[in-house]
Amino acid sequence: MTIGTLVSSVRRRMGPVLSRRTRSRWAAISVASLVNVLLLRAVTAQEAYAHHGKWGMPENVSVQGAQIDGLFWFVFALTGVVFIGVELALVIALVRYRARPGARATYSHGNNKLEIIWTAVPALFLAALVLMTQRVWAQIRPADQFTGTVPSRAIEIEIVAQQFAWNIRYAGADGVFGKRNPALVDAMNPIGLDYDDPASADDILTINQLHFPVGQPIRVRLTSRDVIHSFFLPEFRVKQDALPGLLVNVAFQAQKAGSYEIACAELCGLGHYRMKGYVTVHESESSFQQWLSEQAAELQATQTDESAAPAAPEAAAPAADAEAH
Ligand SMILES: [Cu+2]
Repeated sequence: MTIGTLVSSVRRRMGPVLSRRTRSRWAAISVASLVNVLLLRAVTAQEAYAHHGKWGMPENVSVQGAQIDGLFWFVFALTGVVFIGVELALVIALVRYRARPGARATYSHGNNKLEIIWTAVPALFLAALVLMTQRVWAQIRPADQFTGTVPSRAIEIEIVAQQFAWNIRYAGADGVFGKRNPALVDAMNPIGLDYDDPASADDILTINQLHFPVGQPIRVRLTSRDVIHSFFLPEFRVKQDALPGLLVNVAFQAQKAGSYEIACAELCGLGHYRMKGYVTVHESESSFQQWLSEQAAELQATQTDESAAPAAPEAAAPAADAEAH
């Protein structure tokens, strides 16, 4: 029997099941979607490579990041094994039980034993993952996540997200954040700082510029003034939604000085793509303190200007849609 007669005999036998045209059309659609998915993955991987100079995740620079990465790779390996097993089973079932002349379908009304097994096994795996995650979570999340009390050794920074910028505030020399009042929010006062509160006077406000020293616990008081944003520090493995009306504490510690980025990881409007901030991790506490005092000096200079010619506190609270450079 030549190949030609074999092919035509197979075709003859498959013929009544699905027309050749329908079959090749389905095959083309399947191959196209597979290529599409692979291409998308390749583009994403290439983007990551272009951005970080390495494949996969960017370098981890936080003390907590290693635990997150450990969890990530464990879940990735576990789901990877399950994925390959499920796809193999699918392909085997497709080939083995494909429509053939003379093949008859068998009908099943369910199998309780099987259903209990394939519900219980994944449930056990998920429960184990929850316990593992919970352990890491408890270590890296401050116990006072919502209450706002802060251990004295953590450097506290307030971040008020807005469309489309990060308002970053330091408490200044007095170590106390001045009151905020949403009713005072306007283009000149992006976080609604209450200038009648004496604690407000020395508060240092930046847009999209987050500074802190290496090797010190950092506590960010995170909130939003408009919609939900997500505070994302990829290199620190920190990602937390910023929610209007709720102050959430985010704790982390840098183990490497350098420049990094803040991204908004929650689609928050038309300008979402440019809601980008900059992180500077100072190599020493003194270099950080020096930056802080430079900011304080700048603030004082603008305040002196204002008392000479009274005006709105522009420099302390720059225009809402200003972009950082
Ligand atoms: Cu945003």
